[in-house]
Amino acid sequence: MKTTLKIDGMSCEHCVRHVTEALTGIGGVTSASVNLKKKNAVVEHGEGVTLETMKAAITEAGYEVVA
Ligand SMILES: [Cu+2]
Repeated sequence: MKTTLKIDGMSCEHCVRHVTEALTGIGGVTSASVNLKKKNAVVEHGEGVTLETMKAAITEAGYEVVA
């Protein structure tokens, strides 16, 4: 499955890495492509990974999912 998340609060490559690590740290996520300019993340994941789980991981990392 592929989910695109809009993320607020990223300002540099460090943030991109932080968000990428938060997402790929979730069991069932196979890849996360985070784009600083577009302020989004395209996440490839299994069916067991919910939107809530991904939102929680990003929030915990210090960023905000806006859509
Ligand atoms: Cu940063």
